[in-house]
Amino acid sequence: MPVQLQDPRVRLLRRHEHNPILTAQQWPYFVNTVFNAGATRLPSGETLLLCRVEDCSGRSHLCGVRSRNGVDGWQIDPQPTMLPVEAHPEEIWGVEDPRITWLPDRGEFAVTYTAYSSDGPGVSLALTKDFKQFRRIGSIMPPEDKDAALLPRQFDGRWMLIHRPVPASGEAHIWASYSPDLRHWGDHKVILRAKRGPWWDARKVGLGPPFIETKEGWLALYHGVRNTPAGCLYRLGLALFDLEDPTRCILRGPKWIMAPETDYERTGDVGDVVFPCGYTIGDDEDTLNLYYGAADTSIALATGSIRDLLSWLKENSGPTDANTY
Ligand code: BMA
Repeated sequence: MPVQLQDPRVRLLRRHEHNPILTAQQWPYFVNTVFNAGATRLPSGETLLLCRVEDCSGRSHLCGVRSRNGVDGWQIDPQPTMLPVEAHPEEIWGVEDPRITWLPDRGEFAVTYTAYSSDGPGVSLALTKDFKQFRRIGSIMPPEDKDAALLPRQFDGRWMLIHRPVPASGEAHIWASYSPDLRHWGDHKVILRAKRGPWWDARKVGLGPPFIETKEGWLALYHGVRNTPAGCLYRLGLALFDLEDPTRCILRGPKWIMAPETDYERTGDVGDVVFPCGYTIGDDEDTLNLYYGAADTSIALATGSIRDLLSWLKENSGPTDANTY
């Protein structure tokens, strides 16, 4: 059956009935908000979220939480798990929005995050095996740059980073860059352009969670930022990139598939924001559990079928080149 997004009864992503699944009230220490969490399954089968936690100074740190079913029963680290450190002045205003990629060849997780320096937000990388000890590689993209995640393996001997620099003028697009050693990055290339005019993904686009590997290509959930007189609207769309050359966009959905709708998404410290940074995949290898920040205030969960997302994208793709819109 074709998946028709136009029918409001069909939802590609379904919100969990217990949303929001994590809020500041649950934290073992006093915080302002918890949102925008990276996610992964641990070898134990547990779901780990690395949550962005904003304290009452306004700065963020990361805190690890673990659950057997990925929905409730969260064991929250009793203290901040990863705080900004003095040795890395690029983090002085906080660490935000982590994305987690398991690197099988290295046997460790890569955590890419926004390091908020006094010169603006840039991208930093840390490596960890246990989400307790983090080995910082440091700043890998200077400000202003955000929304970054590594791909899990090398392409022609080089790692690939997806990220979103913000130019001094014009639209902010999604880029890919390569590195032989995770430290030195080059061969930068735009892979998904923001549109212009009235489009939901005009002006600014950014990667959501890390790319999802499927037989048909790398599935990307990305956010589009619509600037309105009442503020920004963060919504989610889909694109598919070539498996062998992930810089090549092969499908792009012209419409968003998820937008702020519920009270906890529309109202909060920054209303009208849905912002996923992580996912896990169910044992059936098809269920996508998408963890997203809601209104920069809490963490929520939406689930969908990767098969359905791909078939919707195949049936509804528009041109992949924003210049043709
Ligand atoms: C983006 C990021 C996110 C945040 C969003 C909405 O630029 O900073 O952390 O959720 O804005 O405020």
